[in-house]
Amino acid sequence: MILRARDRRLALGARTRLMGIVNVTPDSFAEVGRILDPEAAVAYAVGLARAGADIIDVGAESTRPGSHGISVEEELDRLLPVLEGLLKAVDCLVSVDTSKPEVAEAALALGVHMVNDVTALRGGPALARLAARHGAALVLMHMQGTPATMQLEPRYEDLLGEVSASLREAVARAEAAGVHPDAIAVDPGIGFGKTLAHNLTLLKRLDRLRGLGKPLVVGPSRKGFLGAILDLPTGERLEGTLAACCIAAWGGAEILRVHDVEAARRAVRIVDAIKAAPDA
Ligand code: HH2
Repeated sequence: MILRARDRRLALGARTRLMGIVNVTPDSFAEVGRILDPEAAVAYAVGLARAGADIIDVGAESTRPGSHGISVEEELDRLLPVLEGLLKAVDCLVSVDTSKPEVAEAALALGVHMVNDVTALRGGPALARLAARHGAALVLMHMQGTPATMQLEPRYEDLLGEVSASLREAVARAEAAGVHPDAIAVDPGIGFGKTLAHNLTLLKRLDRLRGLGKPLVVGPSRKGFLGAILDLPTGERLEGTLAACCIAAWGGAEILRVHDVEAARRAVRIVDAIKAAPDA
């Protein structure tokens, strides 16, 4: 499997790929990777690339539970200087974490390789048309509700069936808008309208999303479900994150979205080695 992103092709499978998180926000849920100053954010992202990130995902709007979003202008003010600096400074793929077509358009004009949409095109086909026009990759993530309300009472009759059907529909919409089938990845959206039991089931049964035929992105990094189990704050969820990453990689995730790239790289190298080892 490959992921097409403009003129780049990311080979998937043999090596679990890592998407390093940079949040140019004052209010993202985790302190790690949260940097408002553009120069400091670029320097931090360069460090993630050196540590082995295959993709750097830059976001300027927190989607933590209870958040209400920011304006297009504010998102652009935060993002553009960082993207501009980053595209010159690193060789890995650069992704923009946004659901706003205006923001994606400006980021794509600068040359970003990928758009990471946590609403899976809920806002209509504009974002997909932009990705298609630039040949960029598109990540479609499942979310029940909106960040403002999603954790109030998440409910599913059939969690795996509903997440899978919703992603399948989003993929069809992206392809209808012209996005190349090899440029689309899907993500079950850990923590986005999910209870602890939902998150654990998704991680345990990732195989149920394989039928979508698209690369799987999974983002468990430092999230609340780890805190619920460990009773520890975001700053102390590294080991929990690595355990969840290893389970996800073992279960078939091709790309892991993480704050801690160096530690995740070491952990998933072991998973990749076990997967590749012939029976002795
Ligand atoms: N999680 C977050 C943001 N974007 N994108 C994908 N594809 N998958 C995820 O699981 C995902 C995502 C939330 O994490 P973070 O960016 O660290 O926090 P915040 O939204 O508070 O900035």
